Amino acid sequence: FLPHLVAAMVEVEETYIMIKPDGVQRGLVGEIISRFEKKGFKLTGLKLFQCPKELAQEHYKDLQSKPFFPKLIDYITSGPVVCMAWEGVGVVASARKLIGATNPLNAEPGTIRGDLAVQTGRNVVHGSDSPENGKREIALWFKEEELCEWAPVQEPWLKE
Ligand code: IDP
Ligand code: MG
Repeated sequence: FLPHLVAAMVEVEETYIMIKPDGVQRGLVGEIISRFEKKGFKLTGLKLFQCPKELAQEHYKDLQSKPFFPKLIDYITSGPVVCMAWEGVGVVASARKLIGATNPLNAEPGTIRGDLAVQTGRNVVHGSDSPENGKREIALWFKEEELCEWAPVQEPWLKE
């Protein structure tokens, strides 16, 4: 491998984005997917899924000591979620910016939570907080065969 190719490869990240049950119930699936699509990231996995309690607990295991943990698990398992894997240079931090602050009242207008939600406990979408967690969460929510490696035709128009 040439060094510049290696450098370009390591910048590509993956993030796990999930539309929570309130986003699905409120008919926001298209709107939310659209924001990541229009930005120019690459979708590599997508499914509607009724999450079992054990998976929700594993996904949010870092928060298990929090007082709101039981309600969080009830919320995430209260109906189907939309699971997505997105790929791109800097996708983890950029997706967090598109999503906005955890408390939708503090989220900037123009962000998903800033535009579409009012409460932390109903904040419509999840996004991984680090490249490591992106990998961990995608492996947790998707089987290998559910993920697609593909080359979008728009790529030369997004990257010089
Ligand atoms: P994040 O989703 O912005 O990364 P985290 O702190 O990782 O925020 O919390 C995960 C999720 O737990 C939040 O998106 C929200 O649904 C829920 N949550 C966090 N803090 C509270 C709270 O104080 N009350 C109720 N739910 C909370
Ligand atoms: Mg988080």
